Amino acid sequence: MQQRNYIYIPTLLVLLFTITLLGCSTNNLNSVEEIPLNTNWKFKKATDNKWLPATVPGTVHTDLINNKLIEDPFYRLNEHDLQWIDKETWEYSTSFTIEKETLNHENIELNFEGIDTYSYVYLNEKLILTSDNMFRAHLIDIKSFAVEGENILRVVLHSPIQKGIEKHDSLNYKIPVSDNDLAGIGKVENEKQVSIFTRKAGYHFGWDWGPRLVTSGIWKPVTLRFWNSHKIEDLNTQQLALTTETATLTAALEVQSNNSKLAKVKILVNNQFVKDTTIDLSTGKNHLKIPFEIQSPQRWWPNGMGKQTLYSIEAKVVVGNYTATKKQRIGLRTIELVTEKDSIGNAFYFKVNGTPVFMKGANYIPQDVFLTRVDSNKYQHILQSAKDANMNMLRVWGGGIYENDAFYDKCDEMGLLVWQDFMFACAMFPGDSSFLNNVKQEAIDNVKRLRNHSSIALWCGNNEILSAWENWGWKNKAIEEQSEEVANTIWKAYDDIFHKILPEVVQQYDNNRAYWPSSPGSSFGEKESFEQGDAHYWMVWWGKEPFDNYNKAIPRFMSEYGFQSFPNMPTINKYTTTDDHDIYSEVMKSHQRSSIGNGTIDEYMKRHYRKPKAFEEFIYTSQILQAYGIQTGIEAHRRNRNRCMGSLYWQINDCWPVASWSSIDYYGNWKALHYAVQKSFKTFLITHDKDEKGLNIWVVSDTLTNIKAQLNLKMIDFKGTILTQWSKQITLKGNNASKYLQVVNSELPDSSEVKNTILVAELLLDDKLIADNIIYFTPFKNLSLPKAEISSLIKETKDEFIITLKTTRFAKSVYLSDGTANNFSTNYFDMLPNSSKVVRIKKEGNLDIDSFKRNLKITSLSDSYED
Ligand code: BMA
Repeated sequence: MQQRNYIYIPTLLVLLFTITLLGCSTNNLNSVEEIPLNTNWKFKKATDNKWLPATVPGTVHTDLINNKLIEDPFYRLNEHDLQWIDKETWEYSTSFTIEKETLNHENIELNFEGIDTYSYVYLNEKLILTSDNMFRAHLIDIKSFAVEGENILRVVLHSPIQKGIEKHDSLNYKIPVSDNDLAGIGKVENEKQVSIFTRKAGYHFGWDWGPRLVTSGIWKPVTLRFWNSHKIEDLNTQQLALTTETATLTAALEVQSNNSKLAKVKILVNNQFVKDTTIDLSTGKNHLKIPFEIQSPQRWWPNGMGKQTLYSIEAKVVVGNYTATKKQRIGLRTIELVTEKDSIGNAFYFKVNGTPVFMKGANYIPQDVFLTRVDSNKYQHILQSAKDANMNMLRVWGGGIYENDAFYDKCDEMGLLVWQDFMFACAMFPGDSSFLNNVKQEAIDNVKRLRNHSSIALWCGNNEILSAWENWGWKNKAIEEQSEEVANTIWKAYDDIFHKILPEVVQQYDNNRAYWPSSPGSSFGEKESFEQGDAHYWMVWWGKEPFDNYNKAIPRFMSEYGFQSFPNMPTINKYTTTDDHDIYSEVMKSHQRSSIGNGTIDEYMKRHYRKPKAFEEFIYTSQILQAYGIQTGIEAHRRNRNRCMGSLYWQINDCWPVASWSSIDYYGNWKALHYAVQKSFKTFLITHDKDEKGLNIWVVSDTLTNIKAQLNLKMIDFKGTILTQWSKQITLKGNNASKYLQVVNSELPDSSEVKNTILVAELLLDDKLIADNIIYFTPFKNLSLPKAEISSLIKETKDEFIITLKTTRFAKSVYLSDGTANNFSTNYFDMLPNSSKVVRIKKEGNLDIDSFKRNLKITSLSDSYED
């Protein structure tokens, strides 16, 4: 027999009543009780008779996997055989019992936090909701539909593809959509791209790093809510002023009341009462504003700049015996997007707590195509990896989802600022009033849900739509192939959504934060430019330009740039057989969604590296190639911080196992890039550029104060012979990038020396190494690298294996692999001649030291190619 949902409210009430009798409190009954409806669910294809067990929250695809009705969609080419699922209608159902006492509550509601996407919801066979937007929440009054005893809830999910086709066919003009909507793989009739008609995560329809798996499902929790008297629907803590002495705040409350009455409103900060006031509630919705203060406020700082102090704010509204409560956490900080005119054009940077902050980070996509598989461990892993890589910002990109609360909670805790796109990417959209109203409600729901998170830095309208219209030729094509009038209609929808509806919602519901209409963009409706606004630079990769061009293409804020690599071998082994181990095999090509993908990696690899011995070495080299490219970009952006105040590479993570621009693969493995980013985003960075006189050594410091440090340089060969050296005491300027030393042309190696000479730069603070870098004078493929001879000593503690590596010769891109899913503390690093390095890794399960030693492989670049 299946488990049932029972409602235990009477027992709870008795317990609370007993507590009262014991004299703990006089206002003791919670006005609101909630019961999750997460058990007893079943599902079926609408046309089938047999119900099967289902999971809610969940998706159709994961339920089919769990019932062993389909194979793993990520394995080999399985994705292509599963395209029938999105053309069907699916039904979900559960039953739950409501006792008489519970039914007597004045109000009974059903709360759907998210349904993906076209739903018809029936309670006891009465239609209580129709929905068409996965990003919206639905609170339904079911007082008149709920019955004593068993209640049956049934959710019918219509095919997003069939609905999309209906909408597509009923429109008398064509809306431009990018090739990311993989209608071909989706086997949609006439390859119609229907994603834009449905308010559903864009990447479900495919992307240039994602599979085409258009699922449906009740993807967020469903709860039953019972309440008497009144409830707090929303609490928004607004910061009016912040000084070192005082934070002046307002708790803005939305209170729903069943009748007019006097209420006591209490505000608690970190569980201490700070305000107690009496207010008249009227029947219906009440908007209350309760001013309060926090003395000697501790500020919230981005990662790397200070602590992330969070205050718990609690509001209680008490009427008679009933208390309604709402709690949240906030950080106290100011944030501004500065776009004022300057000598270059218009600035584009963030000031946090009055200080300009260089944003170090990446673009974030949903961590799975099946969203309900992203649990708190996965959020923890990616966000901790961002923090550990010294990032202070992630961009939640517009083709995914407004992330779950857990994501932003962790960003608040870790000091990761969030550039939050609204969910629109790489397509124009319909402009009819029902679509626009849907967008408006979606924006209100999500701005209200997320505005209390101190991590959110900016609301951005969309990803690359303005660029597509203006620069990719969409506007002209619409005029040529359709008409000027059609082009105007398409643009009007854009203008309505991104220049009216969204900024108005932000202004009304989150007046403290900036709104930026499109990334990349200059300002309202203006094209991307390097003199103002943010930029996406894709001439490296898509334009096949050399990595070196990152040194020349310096915008005001780089919100996207990237280069691809393959995931690690253990990940590839999960979706391939050994027969597939060729980058041009069907399976490897299918797990690569960029139209120029594997060939482009190959092409750039030939520019920089020797031909790898075999497949495995090719995979490794692809990663160090990607790391080298993006490191070039990060260093260029940070060095040019007088002009450019942010570097967000594309992309930190994956949503399935694939070759992509990510620095962490689907299973959480750090690629070479992530280790490189960790180093390049450190508070202190040594970097260089060249001019006609020679080579300039720069140091970037993100610390706010000036410090005294020592800069050491030495030119060495691969055996460690010192050819020349320099040493200089410097006053390192805070929050700044400056040149501190120059190596003139005559001191640089000549053409016969470049293949075995490197320049090692080190920055020391009180004799402690705080930054280092190696400068090469020729492409890596020309280096005469010695065959590395690295010795290793392995020890263990309770939780870790500790590996001490030693080398007498120079070893480039040293790579440790042990076949487990854990990441080494550092990897893909260069080792100087006669140096040692300590690397740690968490033990997996109860792996013993001998097995670990057996599995551990240590290689380096010189092992990866034939001589
Ligand atoms: C940018 C992103 C994505 C895309 C990536 C790589 O344009 O906004 O749309 O996946 O580049 O092409």
